[in-house]
Amino acid sequence: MVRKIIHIDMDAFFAAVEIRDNPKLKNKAVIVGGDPDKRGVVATCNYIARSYGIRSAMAASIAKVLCPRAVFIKPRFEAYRYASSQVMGILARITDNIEPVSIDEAYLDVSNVDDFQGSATLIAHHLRAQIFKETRLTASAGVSYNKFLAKLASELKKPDGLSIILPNEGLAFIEALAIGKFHGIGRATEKKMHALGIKIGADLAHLSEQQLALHFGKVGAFYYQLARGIDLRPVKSDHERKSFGAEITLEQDQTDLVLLKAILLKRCEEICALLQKNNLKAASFTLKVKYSNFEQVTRSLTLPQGFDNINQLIPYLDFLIQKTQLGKQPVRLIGASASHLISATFLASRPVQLCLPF
Ligand code: TTP
Ligand code: MG
Repeated sequence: MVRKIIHIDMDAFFAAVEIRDNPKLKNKAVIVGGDPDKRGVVATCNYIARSYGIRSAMAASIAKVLCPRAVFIKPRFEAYRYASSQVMGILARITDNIEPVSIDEAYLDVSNVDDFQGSATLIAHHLRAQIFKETRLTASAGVSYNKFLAKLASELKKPDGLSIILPNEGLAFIEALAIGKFHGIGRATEKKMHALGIKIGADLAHLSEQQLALHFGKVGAFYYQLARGIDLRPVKSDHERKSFGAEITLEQDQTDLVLLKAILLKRCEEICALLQKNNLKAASFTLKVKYSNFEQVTRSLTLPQGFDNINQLIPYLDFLIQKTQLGKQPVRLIGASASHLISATFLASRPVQLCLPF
């Protein structure tokens, strides 16, 4: 059976919340992130700021050069978390088959929803209207028959847009798609694809499954399917999830330990927000670092009592960081994840245990 998947992604999320809460910002270039004079990083910016070439993860100092008149705002995570929970709550009224992917993004599988005549397009239209009505924030939506295409569709008419990729349009869309836009293909894989002469989806479809496995290992089979419009990944709702992660590829390789710690803390905040929202605690925490030479390391620890709060993690971060080359070797990606998830209610009923950093 053909599935009906919707991908919802809020527009310029942190910046949109700031502008909503301070209308004076409305026609200005607005950047949310760290201090441009203190090696801060851009978390996001509104679309006016984007017209100057400013992007997420860029050094705030560079953003200031690109647009000296831009207004810089420190993030207010509480406000974003609250708006996020409002949005997720609106989605949950349609179906509980929802997979939140980040603070401002979620997939819904509406294949079995009967409301709105069972039309995914009408549901998406309704969701965007309802989100705006209740939060005064705009969301973009994509509708298609799998997650890969639904996400691509949601980007097509950003901001404040709705796009549909119908089952009979998917293949043509993928054939023309730049290889860097494929799910899971980051900068490094994109380079490798280009070196093999693969620039768009149609080129990818020319390679056999064996050839792709040879060049890309296990994910080769996944690329083979994507090139044919097939993506069978299910929409996984939170209670089925085994971990929450957040990571970021840096605009430029970084060695500055203070800056890297600040970026890591933000990822940890995001993870804790997701845990709290789902009334979960995690017993394991993993730090992930990819160095500029693409070598990747992970360092984990167990907190038997579980955590869902940044303050419970902070005492252990340095311990993990010391087990990496952070601050010594240039880093291109930093992230973290929480796993071994346990219901917070269940944990609260257990006796307190000693918490050791290993
Ligand atoms: P995104 O959905 O990637 O970006 P966005 O909502 O700001 O803009 P749009 O979707 O319209 O392109 O990320 C959601 C929020 O996550 C974003 O508002 C801020 C935060 N974020 C960071 O803090 N650092 C990052 O590098 C990225 C990409 C996002
Ligand atoms: Mg967004």
